[in-house]
Amino acid sequence: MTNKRKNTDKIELGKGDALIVIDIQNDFLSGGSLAVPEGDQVIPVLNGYIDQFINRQLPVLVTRDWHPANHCSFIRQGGPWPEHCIAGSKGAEFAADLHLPVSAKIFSKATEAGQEDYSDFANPTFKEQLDNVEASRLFIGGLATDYCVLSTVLDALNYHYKVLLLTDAIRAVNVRPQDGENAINEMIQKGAIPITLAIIR
Ligand code: VGL
Ligand code: ZN
Repeated sequence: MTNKRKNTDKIELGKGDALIVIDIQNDFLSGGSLAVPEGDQVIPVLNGYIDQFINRQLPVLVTRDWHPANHCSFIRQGGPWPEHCIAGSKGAEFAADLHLPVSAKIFSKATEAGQEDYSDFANPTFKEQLDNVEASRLFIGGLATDYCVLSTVLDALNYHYKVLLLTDAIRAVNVRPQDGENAINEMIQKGAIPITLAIIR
């Protein structure tokens, strides 16, 4: 392989592989209160990954941002973000066109008013489930590249999972224009392998 960002080697899915689908919720999509630019574009691609995993009866873990109405990340409480993903609200629901498998396990994060969490590993049941299914390779995609995806990938690498970053199924908030690109570079530099749906088989 000459260019790490253009990985064309095929990847055969099998035991030990798990798919992590991060925060495909209405508030992060077009019309949402914290809409990620081009966020909707990841949905059909993630549906393709989900199909591949479900066809092989491999685990799919779906995560959601799930804040109380007075969460510390909200501008009203002195945080950086508009109100978003308030537990039980329409904005916190998964996108209607995401092919949420019936077998998918759902993990909530940042559920306490006083604490922000971007990493899925902040919820201990997430790691427990990875242990239960004996996952060793994590295929990670969703929203947003520069926050929850970045944090989750870095934690996964620290736990010594092999991490495959789904570069066709992530998008960035880009508070600063280069945030998404910088996040991708950091994840790859720390050991994540960038892949696209076309090389899965
Ligand atoms: C996220 C900003 C605020 C994320 C969550 O899921 O990446 N970003 N809350
Ligand atoms: Zn949030």
